[in-house]
Amino acid sequence: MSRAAKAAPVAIVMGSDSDWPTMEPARNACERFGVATEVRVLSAHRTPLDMVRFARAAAGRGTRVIIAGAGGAAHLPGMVASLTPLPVIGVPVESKALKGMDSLLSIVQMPSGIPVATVAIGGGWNAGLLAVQVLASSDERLRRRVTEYRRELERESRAKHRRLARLLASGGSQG
Ligand code: RP5
Repeated sequence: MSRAAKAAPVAIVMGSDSDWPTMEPARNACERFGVATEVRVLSAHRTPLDMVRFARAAAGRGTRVIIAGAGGAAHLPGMVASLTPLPVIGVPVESKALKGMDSLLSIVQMPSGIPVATVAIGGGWNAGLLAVQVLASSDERLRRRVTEYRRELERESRAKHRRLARLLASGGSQG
């Protein structure tokens, strides 16, 4: 990217391409609201200098929110957060050995002064939504779209209630 080119408002970074199935929903959530993203593999352990360069430059390039996912000894979100004033949303990726508890605790237990907004293990979709909501806090049009999305969730949830109530009234079972 040239020096003058402006970055997408949301950067989605992850420790490995094996994290993509967890992180893709974050991009999908942003796309649903028409928010552009930049996606890249960036490892706190395998490419630490690339991580430093990216995080230091992000705000100046026009990035507004960073979503960072990693698994195991998941240092990427915290390290990126330590290098930028931008809000960082951490996504614990489910690991084989410890089912993502290692990732979760590595990401969530940040020292005072350097926050990472940590979502659930495998919470890529919510990470994307949260990034959209951060942008929506200063964007009236985006805020209206988030409000409409919440109404859709309400409608879906009430429809679920009606379906279950009908099933129970007919003496049926879902199992
Ligand atoms: C972490 O190690 C990555 O975030 C990934 O979750 C995990 C395994 O990486 P690969 O060995 O699949 O490249 O740094």
